[in-house]
Amino acid sequence: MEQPLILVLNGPNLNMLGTREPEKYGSATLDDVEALCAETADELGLAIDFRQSNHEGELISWVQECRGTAAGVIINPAGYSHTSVALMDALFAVDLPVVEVHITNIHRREAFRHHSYVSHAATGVICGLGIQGYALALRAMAGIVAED
Ligand code: CA2
Repeated sequence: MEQPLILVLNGPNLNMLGTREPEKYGSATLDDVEALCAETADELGLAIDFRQSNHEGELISWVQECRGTAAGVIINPAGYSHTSVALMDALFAVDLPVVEVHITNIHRREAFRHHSYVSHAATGVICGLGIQGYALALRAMAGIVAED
């Protein structure tokens, strides 16, 4: 049987992970996050399509295009979490389970990070657990897609 495909999206500036502000975001790079996701997905019998973009429209297009091919979306929308009604609308429209991940605990940070538009369209949200949040999101997603 074919493995369910999970789209794992990363928003702006996450390509700099591990190269700047390690005290905030840790020392793992985005390649390390991809390797963690690939290993976890393998263990769970899921396939992943792991992507990063600094462009809101590109993230939105990827969400739109995954309809019919993906079983779920895991997304760290980064700065767009707090600004993008358009990304939220795309996630609502695709009508798939969505797990939102943040490396940091956005509720312990500046007030403008406390609200995420994307959370309105998310099945669940994981924040503050570092890059392990991605692995936890995949575990949650495995349970969700098995129920569908
Ligand atoms: O905690 C998270 O995962 C965030 O989504 C990260 C975003 C931030 O805007 C959100 O409020 C919370 C920032 C991503 C920027 O990533 C960098 C990584 C290393 C160096 C500089 C930026």
